[in-house]
Amino acid sequence: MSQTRAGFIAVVGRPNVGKSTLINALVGARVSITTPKPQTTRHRILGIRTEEAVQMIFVDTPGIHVGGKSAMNRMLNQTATDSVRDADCVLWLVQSGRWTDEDAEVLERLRGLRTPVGLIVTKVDLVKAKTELMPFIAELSQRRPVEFVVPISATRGSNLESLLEELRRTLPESPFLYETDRVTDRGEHFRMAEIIREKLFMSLEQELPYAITVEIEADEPMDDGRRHVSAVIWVARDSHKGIVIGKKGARLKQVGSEARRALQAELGQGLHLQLWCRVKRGWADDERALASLGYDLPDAQ
Ligand SMILES: Nc1nc2c(ncn2[C@@H]2O[C@H](COP(=O)(O)OP(=O)(O)OP(=O)(O)O)[C@@H](O)[C@H]2O)c(=O)[nH]1
Ligand SMILES: [Mg+2]
Repeated sequence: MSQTRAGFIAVVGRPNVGKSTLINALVGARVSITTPKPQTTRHRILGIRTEEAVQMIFVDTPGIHVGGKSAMNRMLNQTATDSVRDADCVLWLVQSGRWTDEDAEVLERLRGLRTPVGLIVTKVDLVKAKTELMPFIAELSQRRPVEFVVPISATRGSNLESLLEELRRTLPESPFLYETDRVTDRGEHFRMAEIIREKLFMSLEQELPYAITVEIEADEPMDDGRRHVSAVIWVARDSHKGIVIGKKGARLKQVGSEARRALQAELGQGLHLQLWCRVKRGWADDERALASLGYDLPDAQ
């Protein structure tokens, strides 16, 4: 039997550049939530693609960002940096035609890294004049030597095969590291909580989403074959609770029904979903509270 290849591919880039969308497209399943808002992903999440002879383990990471001094913000940047250190290959994502201070911060964190880095230029579908892409790519390749460059559109699925071809070449010979039918390392309750957070994130304005997290509190079979799921939305302040609940409970109701539909589609099972909003003061800046809510805290800051 010929030798198989397998390895970890860290996907890094500033918030909103398209990391999670790309991983979902490559894995062929929604392993990580995506929204139009920056700082959607908050955990290291694995998305696994197993082919006949290659297993690609994509590591989704929180977007590396500038500013924000809370424990939560430090944790997000540290999680992304740790994932790079442990990877066999790094995909460095930059959005077509857009270079920001946060991209410079990402580049800074890749400095001195010996792991092969591939530059992925995302969202090419948004660029009208494709001729502008070449000089942009040339400029980026000068900022850092890279193993390969692939411009893609994850939402349209363009050029993903070229990227996969590069990865097949780059990953080391190794036995498979996960069972062939696994698509993620995360359990069902984590994925359910994330889907609820995605719907909340979409519904809330501006700053508020960052001070919110979701926890599945109960999950029981019902007599009619459905599941009864109860989830807590944790907020950091009393004033946030009113916003999440909305006028006469309108927002919670709307988020609840959107989340229920998405969860039913994901689980292939009927669901009775109950959402609660509770206050845990200052949780986003309290490392112990973060840990108790399932955030992986880095050892060193
Ligand atoms: N037009 C277009 N939009 C895209 C593409 N890829 C991602 N997006 C959109 O960009 C937004 C952010 O995508 P995400 O995948 O959540 O970005 P991310 O890098 O994971 O963001 P964080 O988790 O916040 O760091 C979403 O609205 C996506 O639909 C693409 O190829 N083309
Ligand atoms: Mg993400």
